[in-house]
Amino acid sequence: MPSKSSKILFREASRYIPGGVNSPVRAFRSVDSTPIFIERAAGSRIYDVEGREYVDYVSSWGPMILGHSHPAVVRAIQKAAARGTSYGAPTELETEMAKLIVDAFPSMDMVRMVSSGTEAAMTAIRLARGYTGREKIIKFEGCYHGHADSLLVKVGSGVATLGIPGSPGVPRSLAELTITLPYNDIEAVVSAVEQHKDGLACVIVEPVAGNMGVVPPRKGFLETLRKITRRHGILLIFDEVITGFRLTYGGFQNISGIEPDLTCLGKIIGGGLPVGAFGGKKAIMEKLAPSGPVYQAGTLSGNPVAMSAGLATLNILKKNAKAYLRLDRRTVLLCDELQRLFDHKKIPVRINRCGSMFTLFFTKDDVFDFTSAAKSDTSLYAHYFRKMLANKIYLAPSQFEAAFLSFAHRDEDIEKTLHACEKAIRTLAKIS
Ligand code: KE4
Repeated sequence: MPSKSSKILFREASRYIPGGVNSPVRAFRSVDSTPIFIERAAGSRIYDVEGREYVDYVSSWGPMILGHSHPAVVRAIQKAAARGTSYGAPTELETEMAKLIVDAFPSMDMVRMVSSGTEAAMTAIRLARGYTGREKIIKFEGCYHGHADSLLVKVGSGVATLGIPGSPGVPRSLAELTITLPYNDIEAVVSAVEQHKDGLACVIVEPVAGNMGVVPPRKGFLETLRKITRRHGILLIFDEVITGFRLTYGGFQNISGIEPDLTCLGKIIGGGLPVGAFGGKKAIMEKLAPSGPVYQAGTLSGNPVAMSAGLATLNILKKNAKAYLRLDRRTVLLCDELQRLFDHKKIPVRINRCGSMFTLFFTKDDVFDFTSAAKSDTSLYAHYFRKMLANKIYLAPSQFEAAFLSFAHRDEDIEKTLHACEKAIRTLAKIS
């Protein structure tokens, strides 16, 4: 019996699941297409239900830095599952994970495991509010920290992709406590903190933004955030859900030397299973229940199977910390060659990269915040996406997302990608 086509599966899914997907960006709406349904994945490749093989740059939105179905990770999951999938009671695995994370992040004394990046960011905000006794927060336009109410204000990722300003359902009284500033805008930060300082609990930021497409911090931006928040007793939260263990064995904070008060993690630390975490200094973290009054809980927090997948992943990364350099070099090579191909055809694109995460923006100008990112030609991006997909290269179905290389990507994957890009550009040249 031939397997059902993606189109038929999408039609069926749409009958039972809103928009046919369990996360909006997967619906391919912003690239004027319908999603391919996945059968399996291995290494740098992903396979749809019709047997087509693609070079994968979505990487499950970041977690699959080792590549898909890494044997050691699969074995760890199988072994853990055979001992039971969830106990709702503490295991040594959670202490091992906490120790590994604390050892990798000098800014952390303690860490709490949760089941998603959203939970991590949502709880870090609550902890900051509980610790400081203040209510207002600052976030940055185009940054995405998950879908908790306080954070769904002028966000990136799926919200920017769908072009919706924020989200209905977020009470005005709550949204009013969230001050949103342009990313990389030091003056805006200084004036907002001056205006709100006594009411500000925290500033939350993606130290390298990934959710408006990749936008690295400009010199002085994070330094200013650290100085001005410390001066006024405001907590600085680095949302390293994407950048955690992506750019180095640790976070962007290990590279920049700028230590936040709290850090959010997710994606890679779960090795592809549902995991999030947040951590910081003991004085702050011990305010969390049951040691303190700030409440947070989770049925599957620290789940043994998810911990096993995450530990297998992090232990491989720890043993191969130097491999990050090779991964970055391969990403630089790919980005330089992509830029050369577009320049040759005189199609203006900007490629922002940090480590092994990058975004190709269809714009001639520098992209340094959401306003400049939003100037990209998203219909050209959609056309490029569809042509690359037709040539078996699976990119993020949105201009406002990051592409990721994994340790499983080989020279052959890069060659296939550049060849597909050459073919895609020929059709782009006609419409751009
Ligand atoms: P989750 O709740 O999706 O695990 O994590 C939320 C989150 C928090 N912080 C950052 C910096 C994030 O990038 C995310 C989630 N990232 C998006 C893609 N950029 C997840 C993909 C999706 O929403 O389907």
